[in-house]
Amino acid sequence: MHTRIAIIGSGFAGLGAAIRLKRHGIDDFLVFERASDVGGTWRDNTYPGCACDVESHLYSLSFALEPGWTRRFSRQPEIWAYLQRCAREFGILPHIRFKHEVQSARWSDRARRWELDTTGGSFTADVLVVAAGPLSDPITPDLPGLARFEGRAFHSAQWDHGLDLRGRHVAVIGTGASAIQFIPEIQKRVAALHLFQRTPAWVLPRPDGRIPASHQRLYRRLPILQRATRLAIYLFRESFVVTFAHPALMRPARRLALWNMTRSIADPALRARLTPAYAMGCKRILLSSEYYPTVAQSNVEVVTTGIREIRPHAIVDGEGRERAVDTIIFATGFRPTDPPIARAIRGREGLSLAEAWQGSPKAHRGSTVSGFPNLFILLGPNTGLGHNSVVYMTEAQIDHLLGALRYMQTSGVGVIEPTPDAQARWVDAIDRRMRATVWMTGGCASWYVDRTG
Ligand code: N01
Repeated sequence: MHTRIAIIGSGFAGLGAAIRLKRHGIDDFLVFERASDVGGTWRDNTYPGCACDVESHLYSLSFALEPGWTRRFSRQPEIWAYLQRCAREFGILPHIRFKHEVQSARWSDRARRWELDTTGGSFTADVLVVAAGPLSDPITPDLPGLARFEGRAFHSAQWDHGLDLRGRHVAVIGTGASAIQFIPEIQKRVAALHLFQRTPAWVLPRPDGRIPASHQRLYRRLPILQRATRLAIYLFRESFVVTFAHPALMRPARRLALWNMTRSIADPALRARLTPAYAMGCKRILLSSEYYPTVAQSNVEVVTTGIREIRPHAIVDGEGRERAVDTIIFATGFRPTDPPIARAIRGREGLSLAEAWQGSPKAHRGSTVSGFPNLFILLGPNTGLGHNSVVYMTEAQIDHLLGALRYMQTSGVGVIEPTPDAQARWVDAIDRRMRATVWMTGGCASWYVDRTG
């Protein structure tokens, strides 16, 4: 079956692209989704406390504002329901092929189209939009002895809701954005909580709260008020970009993070273990007002000596000390710089994206890749940010896609891609502008940078 445009993924980016295509009068597109519902990372991550750390008025599609958000920082069920509603109300569902995982996509120079093999059959498309998401494939470290562990073990993105955590001895591996959200939720239920922290995070307070029903009514009646709120949030957040570019300006935020810790944790040794040794912003800055008070509880321990091995009923730390555990929760993140989909997509020369990138993803405007005609990546390289809404970034890339489609149509061009030179110039310019930023100078490893920096 042939379609003009094939979109991979039905999370924020894929749905956003599909809706914008439809609003532009383009109906000839299909969305391939490996799961049986829309929502991407907001469908998959159901761990307790899962929420967005960007305000919902901004972390939503600009053309589908939701006046009824009940919290400033919405929880996962509300965000997922929003995406399901968008898919339904904008008429996207008939375009979605659920349970169709794209296993390979090859560009055919002869046919001048993409040839897709999915778990639901084969398709061809003129244009391929990759909206598979940088946070869709969880990563679990291959720790020595893990296969012999006799308790329950799962990743935070694949939460085991059938397991009652009451009275259990739990190890959490990783202390990033996901961990600090579910740790306060589970601490009261478990008997013991051992947090295996490799690198501490900078954690700012999260000014969360309910949005009163009166505000929701007002937003419904006067949408311009919601637009103004959204703009104010955007501008406030965007003003912080200067602190990422000039790390010395992070000092006030750093003081706030240290205050966030010291107001809840009296023990200086514990504070020392929780204080990052790298510049703030180098890794993603986290937001939580509950994390530090939770870590200070008597059934919680922060282990910073690493993991030597897993035994059937225990974890042995780097110093040889054994802790009895019956549950391991991996909060060890995803594969943003090495996405599996990059191995499935093959361009003009038969090379896969992963082979072309060699571990260092590159694209013109974070979207298009030389040698990969009519391919558009949403949330591609250099589009992840640390201060603002990634949904906003996605929409900018969707604009770019629509501009390219318009150009192809009006000029009769059938195939479009950046020249190697244009791509190299773009990437060099980005690299130059990144050089002084906290991601490059902050002294940490993070998923904002790949192995080449
Ligand atoms: O994953 P992470 P996440 N042994 O990669 C540690 C987004 N998100 O699932 O820092 C021991 O941030 C690792 O340690 P280190 C958000 O963009 C958004 O928490 O590498 N530890 C780290 O502590 C976020 O950035 C929201 O030294 C190991 C942790 O595991 C992204 O999702 C909410 C290890 C991984 O942290 C991913 O978050 C939640 C090992 N072998 C998440 N390997 C929003 O609100 C890794 N670690 C929008």
